[in-house]
Amino acid sequence: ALGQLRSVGLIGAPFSKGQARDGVQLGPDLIRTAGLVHRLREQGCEVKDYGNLTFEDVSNDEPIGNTKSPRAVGRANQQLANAVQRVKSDGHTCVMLGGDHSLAIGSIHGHAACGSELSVVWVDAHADINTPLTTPTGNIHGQPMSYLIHELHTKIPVLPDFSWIKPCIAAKDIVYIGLRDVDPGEHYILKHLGIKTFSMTEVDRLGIAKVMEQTCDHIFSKVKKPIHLSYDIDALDPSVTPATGTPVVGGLTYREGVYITEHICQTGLLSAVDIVEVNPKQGRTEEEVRSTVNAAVDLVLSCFGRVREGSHQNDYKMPEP
Ligand code: B3U
Ligand code: MN
Ligand code: MN
Repeated sequence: ALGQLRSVGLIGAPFSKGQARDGVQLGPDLIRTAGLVHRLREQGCEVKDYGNLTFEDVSNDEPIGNTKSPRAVGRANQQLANAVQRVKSDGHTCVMLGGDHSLAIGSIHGHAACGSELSVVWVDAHADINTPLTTPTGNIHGQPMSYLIHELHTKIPVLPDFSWIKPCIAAKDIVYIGLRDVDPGEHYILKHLGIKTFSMTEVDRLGIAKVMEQTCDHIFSKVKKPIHLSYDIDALDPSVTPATGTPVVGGLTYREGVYITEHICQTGLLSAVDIVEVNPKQGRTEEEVRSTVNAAVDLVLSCFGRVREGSHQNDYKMPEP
C-alpha cells in the first residue's frame, strides 16, 4: 500500500561550523537537486519547502576551552530551532537537511518546544554525546546530544550563545543505532545513563529487523511519544556513502539503512527527521557523491511511505487491451 498522505515541511540548513571540513554546507541544495521534493510528491506527500536558512558570519568566535566556533554554532541552532518550531506548528512532519550534526541541537530543541516529550532515534557511526569537557576534537558536531539530555545538565559549562538551550530529552527516550566509533567519555556517559544502544555488534548479532523491533519496544515502553529521527549519513558504510566528513569502516548496508527508515515510518509516530553530514567535497569522484546523495534521498523517501515491494494508488486502473 502507499504510505498515508503526509505533509512534509522541508528546511535546509547549510551550516558547517560544527566541524572543520568545508563542503557539508552544500548538502541541502545537493539533496534537493537530486529531486527530493518532486519524488516525495510523486509518492503522495504534500511538501512545503521552507527554503534554506541563512547564517551570518560570526567574527571573533574564539574557542572556549577546546570547543570551536561556539557562537556560530549557538546562533545557527537558535535560528534552526525557531524554524523547526514553525514547521511543526504549521502541522508538518519536519525534514531538516544539513549541514553538520551540530544542527541536531536546534532541530531537536525546536521540535521539543512544541510541547510533547519526544523519543530520539539517533542513527550514526558516532554517539555525538561528548560534552565540551570530554571532547577530544573540540568539534560541536561530536557533542549535540550532551546539551539536550536532562541528566547531563550539570556537566555542561557555560558557552556563549548557548544560554537559550534547555535540556529537553530524557536518557531513557534515546536509542542509538550503528555505533562503531565512540570515545571513552562518550562510552562512560552512555553506560552511566543507561542509554539504549545498538552498536554495529548488535546489528551483526540480532540483525536489523530485531534491532528495530527492540528499538520500538524500548521507546514505546510507556506512552507513545513523537519520534525525532536524527540520521547521520556516516551511519551507512563508506562503500555506500563515502562523501562525508568522518567515514568509519564497517557500517550499515544500504538495505539495513533503509530498513530503519521503513520501520520508523510504519510506527506512524515520525514527527521530525534530520539528514546530516552529506559532504560532496569529501567524495573523490562524481560517483561517490552521487551514491551518497542518492542514499540520503532514498532514506527520506522511505521515511514517508516508500516501500521496496512497490505500491499503487487506490484508484489504480488496470489498462485493458
Ligand atoms: N567523537 C569524535 C569524532 C566524531 C563525532 N562525530 C563525528 N566525528 N562525525 C568527536 O569529534 O567528538
Ligand atoms: Mn553525527
Ligand atoms: Mn557520525
